[in-house]
Amino acid sequence: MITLYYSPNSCAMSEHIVLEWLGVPYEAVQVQIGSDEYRKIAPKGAVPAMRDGNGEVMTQNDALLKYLVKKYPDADLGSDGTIEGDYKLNNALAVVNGDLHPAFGSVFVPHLYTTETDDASIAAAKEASYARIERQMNYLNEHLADNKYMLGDKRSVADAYVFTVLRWSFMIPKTVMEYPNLKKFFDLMMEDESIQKIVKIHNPEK
Ligand SMILES: N[C@@H](CCC(=O)N[C@@H](CS)C(=O)NCC(=O)O)C(=O)O
Repeated sequence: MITLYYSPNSCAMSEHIVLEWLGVPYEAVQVQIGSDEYRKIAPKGAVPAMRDGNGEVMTQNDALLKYLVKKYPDADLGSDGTIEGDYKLNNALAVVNGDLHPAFGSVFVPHLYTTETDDASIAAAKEASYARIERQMNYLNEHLADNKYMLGDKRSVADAYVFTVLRWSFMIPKTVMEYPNLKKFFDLMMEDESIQKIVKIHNPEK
């Protein structure tokens, strides 16, 4: 059985959604990012981490999502098997993992993006991320103008990851709802019962 180590509303929501889509037995263990206890499992202290049975602890969103695609081929959550399809999946995951996700870094931990320690400098570091995020959101908004999902007509693990990161935009002034194609994608994903279930698990108080 697969064990997922996650923190609520973090990027690990992506694997959580995919495991739910797969409908396979899994265990989701909530951890404290960076805690000594969690570092015994995942030395970097970051989520997500995943273990398949008694195998080694695996990390990195891109690698974990591709692992799930390959382990459960019947679910068809990856490439269509062509070289072009492989490119599309790799490209989509790279866009989220390498561009969109890191753009939110200074929203969550602005103090790591400045050498200053006063409140104004930390607020400025956070605000500096807004333009960077907007560039990435604009790119995705264009991409989704002609594509229902990240890979076109086909749902994939990349959609779970994009959805997860788009939710973070509610923490900044310009949210996903202000980009028409992203809104359409987001609303479509929110209709999904598995996603509703996982969002609830991550936000039990709402
Ligand atoms: N490159 C990593 C990044 C993971 C990541 O940034 N996770 C965040 C939560 S969304 C985290 O745990 N940050 C704490 C840290 O990196 O120390 C991946 O794709 O898995």
